[in-house]
Amino acid sequence: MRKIICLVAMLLMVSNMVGQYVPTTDNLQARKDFEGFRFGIFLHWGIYSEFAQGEWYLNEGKLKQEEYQKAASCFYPILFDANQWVKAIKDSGAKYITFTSRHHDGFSMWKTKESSYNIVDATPFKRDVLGELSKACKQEGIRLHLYYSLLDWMREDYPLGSTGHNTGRTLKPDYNHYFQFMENQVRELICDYENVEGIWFDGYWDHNNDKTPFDWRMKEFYDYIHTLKPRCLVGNNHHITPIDGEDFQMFERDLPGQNTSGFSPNQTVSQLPLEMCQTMNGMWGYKVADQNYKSSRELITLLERAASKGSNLLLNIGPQPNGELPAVALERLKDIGIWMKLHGESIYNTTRGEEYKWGVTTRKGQTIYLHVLEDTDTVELPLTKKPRNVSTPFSYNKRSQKLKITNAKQFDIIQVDL
Ligand code: FHN
Repeated sequence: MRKIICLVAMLLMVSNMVGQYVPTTDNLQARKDFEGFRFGIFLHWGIYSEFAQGEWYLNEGKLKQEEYQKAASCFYPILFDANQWVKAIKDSGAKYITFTSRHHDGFSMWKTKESSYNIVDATPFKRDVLGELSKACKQEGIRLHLYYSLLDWMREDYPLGSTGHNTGRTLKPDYNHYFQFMENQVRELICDYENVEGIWFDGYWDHNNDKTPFDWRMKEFYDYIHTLKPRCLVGNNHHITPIDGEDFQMFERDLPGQNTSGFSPNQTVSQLPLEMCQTMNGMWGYKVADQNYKSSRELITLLERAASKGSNLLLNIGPQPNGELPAVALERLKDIGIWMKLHGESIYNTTRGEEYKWGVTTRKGQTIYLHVLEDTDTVELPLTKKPRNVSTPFSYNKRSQKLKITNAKQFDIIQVDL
């Protein structure tokens, strides 16, 4: 065992020396498992849920940090039950959770030694929410990833970027100090919570407009994480093509390769496992007035489209300040779960497919799944050979090399065995 550890450490040192990240076998396996999951739930939860205006409320300039921080002194989510959350999420067919350990407001949702501005030391609730969630995930076999904000609207050592200008904090920028703080915190997250298997960085874009390019020292950070826990998957929502050291690539509010959100005009799709994140309503954190939820059918279609692009869907829920998941979100989870029980085969562990005018395909070995997304009864699929079996009546034209189905219905899943 010691020999293996030494070998891994040496490999990591060598890879650092030549500057190129070499993922370990464990890491490659973790990526493969992650890719197979295809569906995860994003949870944006923090003291901001009390204002019920979304997670960017502090940035709006309506109140200063002293006032904002008072939300911690009365944060008491009496109905929080990690087991209930995880159960509802598991029943939806999701295989992993990405939880906001610390968002841009700098509040830590675990008992960190690095700052007293945390869920245990600064609230009357005094419970380690992350610890409870981690335990529940472990029990239910749900994988746990953590969101971690690189930018901070509260700390004076964080060098001011393009956001968080009106929070009233004093500025004593010292990135070395702040970087050390982040490293220490992330070490706690991945070492003290044994089943944390991924870190989801965000906020990198805060320094996109600096006159002198800002050096986040990301590669150094990634190497640090991989030295501590080589299998830990690292991703960064920087909206650019992956940087060396990352294990998966993410897309915000967009399918890989699209840029409808405008976030990622220059982001090319890499060979890494892919993940797109999207909100169920409009906002990430709880916003009471935002009841504009996407329908269950829209969300399922998104999941099918994401899988067809070879991507996971990380679907967001903003838990309420009382600790419950909103009722509408629970309904959506339930509906998706019913669908996944019937059709999960066409989503989990599939590889990317193609897009046609009637819908999309996903693939698993010699099986192609046709996801009919448009209102049509005719589905045509180019195929070089007549398939062995199709789950519905079909014809095959040798000359045009096309499979034709004429009795399809919108939202059908048709299985084609080659
Ligand atoms: O500013 C954050 C936002 O609050 C949310 O966390 C999303 C999730 O992708 N990421 C940032 C915006 O890019």
